[in-house]
Amino acid sequence: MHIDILSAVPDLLISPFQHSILKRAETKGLLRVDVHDIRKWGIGKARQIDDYQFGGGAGMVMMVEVLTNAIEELSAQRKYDEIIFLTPDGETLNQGIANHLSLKGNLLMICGHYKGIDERIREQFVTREISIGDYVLSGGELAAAVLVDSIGRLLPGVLNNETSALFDSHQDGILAPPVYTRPRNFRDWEVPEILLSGNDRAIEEWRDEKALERTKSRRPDLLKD
Ligand code: 6GU
Repeated sequence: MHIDILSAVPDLLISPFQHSILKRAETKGLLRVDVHDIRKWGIGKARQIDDYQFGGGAGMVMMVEVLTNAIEELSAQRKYDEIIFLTPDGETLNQGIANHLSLKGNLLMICGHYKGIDERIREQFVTREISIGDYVLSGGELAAAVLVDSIGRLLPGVLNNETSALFDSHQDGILAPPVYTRPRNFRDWEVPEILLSGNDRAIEEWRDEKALERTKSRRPDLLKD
C-alpha cells in the first residue's frame, strides 16, 4: 500500500511511522508513506497556502488553487482509491473503516489546518471524510497518524502470529480480555489459575467470558448490534 499525506506541518509526521509495527511494514515493503509539504505548491514568493475567508470571520482557509495543484500533481503519479480529508466533521473512524481501507492500494490523505480547506476541494476531489473522535485537534496531522497506524497494522504480512490483529479489542466487535505475563508471583497480586492450567479450551472460554464481561460493563453500546 502507498499512502501520500498532504500537510502544512509535515514535521509533525516524521516520527510516527518510524517505529515498531509500522516501521516493520515499511521495511518489508508492505507500506510506503510519503509526507508532502503543501507549501511546495504555495503561491508566489511567500509560498502562500491560505487566505481570509469570504464573508468575513476569523481563521484562515487553505486555498483551492494550492490544493488542486498538489492533488493533481500527485494524482498524475498514482491513481488513488480514496482521497481522504481528515476533519472533525467527517465520519468517525472505527475498526470497520480501518479494515475497509486496509484493502486499498493507494490512498491520499489531506490534513486541514486553520479554519479548514476551501469547500470546492471537498466537492471536487475528496471521496471520504474522516474524524478520529468528538474533540478538537489543531490540525489533521495527528488524526492522519492515527488513521495510518490503524490501517498499516492490518496489511497482510505486517503482523505475525504473536501480534495478530485477530484478537485486538474491537476487531470482533468487543473488547479484549485481560492479559498477564511472568512472574506468576509478584507481591500478593495473583494471576488467574485457569491461565496456568494448560487447558486450552477452558482458557479460551475464560477469555471469551472476560471479554464479554468487560464489554458489558465498559462499552455496552458495542453489544447493541
Ligand atoms: Cl481529523 N481533525 C481535527 N482538526 N480535529 C479532529 C479530527 C480531525 N478528528 C477529531 N478531532
